[in-house]
Amino acid sequence: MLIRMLPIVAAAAFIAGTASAQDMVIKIGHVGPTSGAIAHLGKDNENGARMAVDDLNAKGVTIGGKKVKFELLAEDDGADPKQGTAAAQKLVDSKVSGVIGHLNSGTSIPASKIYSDAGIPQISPSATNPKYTRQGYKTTFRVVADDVHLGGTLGKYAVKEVKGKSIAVIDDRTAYGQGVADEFEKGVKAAGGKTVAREFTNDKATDFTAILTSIKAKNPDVVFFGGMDAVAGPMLRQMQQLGIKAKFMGGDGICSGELPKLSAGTMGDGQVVCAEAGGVEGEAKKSMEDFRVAYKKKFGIEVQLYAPYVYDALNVMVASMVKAGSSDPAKYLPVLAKTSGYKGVTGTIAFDEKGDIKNGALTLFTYKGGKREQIAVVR
Ligand code: ABU
Repeated sequence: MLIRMLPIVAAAAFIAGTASAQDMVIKIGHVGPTSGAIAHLGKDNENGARMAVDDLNAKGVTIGGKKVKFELLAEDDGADPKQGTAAAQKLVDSKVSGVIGHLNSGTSIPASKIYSDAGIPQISPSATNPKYTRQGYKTTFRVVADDVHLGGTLGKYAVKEVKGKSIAVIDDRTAYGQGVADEFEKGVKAAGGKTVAREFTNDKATDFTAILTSIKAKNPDVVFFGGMDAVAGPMLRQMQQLGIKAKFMGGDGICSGELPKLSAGTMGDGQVVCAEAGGVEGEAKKSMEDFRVAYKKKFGIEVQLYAPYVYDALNVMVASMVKAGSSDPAKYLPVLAKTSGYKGVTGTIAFDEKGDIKNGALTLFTYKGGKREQIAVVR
């Protein structure tokens, strides 16, 4: 009876787009904060991973002569380092072949030891703290530029292009926020500029009256914030309430589609300058645009920030499995490390000896009429 039923079960599974009886299932983990203040960013990342898995399964992939199906194991780390390591251990125990994530530097860095110990490749699509790829682990990769590039470029931009004469800096004391703010300060100094204040808050704060009042007394023309959009939004609102008219700058963490809403519409046109840690120019712009259209069609919402980078990260991982003829991490990891000239929706991906993207781009944005508007792509 069981033997007679099998073809029907296999056919039903095929029609539903799930694994057939012959397909080998490969588990890929994804981790990001799908709960908490930046859940909109975590869900954006997870959507990017889901879209990649769905597209690969629809297309059909063969690895080592066997048809395979991919299964996404999505975990929520709440942007919390402890929850991040628990999620990492859960994925290792579930025997995933690779992990895309985490979203935050503060979770990606501690989790990277767990993946390294298990020999499981990890590609972060958004963690920008340089330490992530500088720990000597062979398993850590990222497909975006790091904070040295990001913060340094924004620091120089603040002096040379925004013409900031007195610059105030705030950070949220996270691995990302503090790091990018430090690099921003170095960039300001290198360009001959001056910082007049350095304040800090935390990634859960909602009231910035004390630090903004202290900053207002220094009369800055630029305020840089190292942190995420969920904190930057209310900060912008309170800057307006206190009559601080300075330009507001930040890294990729604030550079989301959600920022205008989070600031309750208080940001002025052109007041905010931020940078995504990636970007495309010329002919490559079409593939990014096509991705955004396909994403909107699939999920009914716009890309927030890093979904295209997640999509590429997962596809790069699978491309190396195909090339290696195996989803066994020990076999495909050396192939992944040699990735070069991979054409993704976010541009061409090649990894250096640390696992960082080579020649990473940055895209500078401002906001006008509540919409993100591109200023320039720089390398
Ligand atoms: N790169 C900004 C957001 C993620 C992080 O690095 O923490």
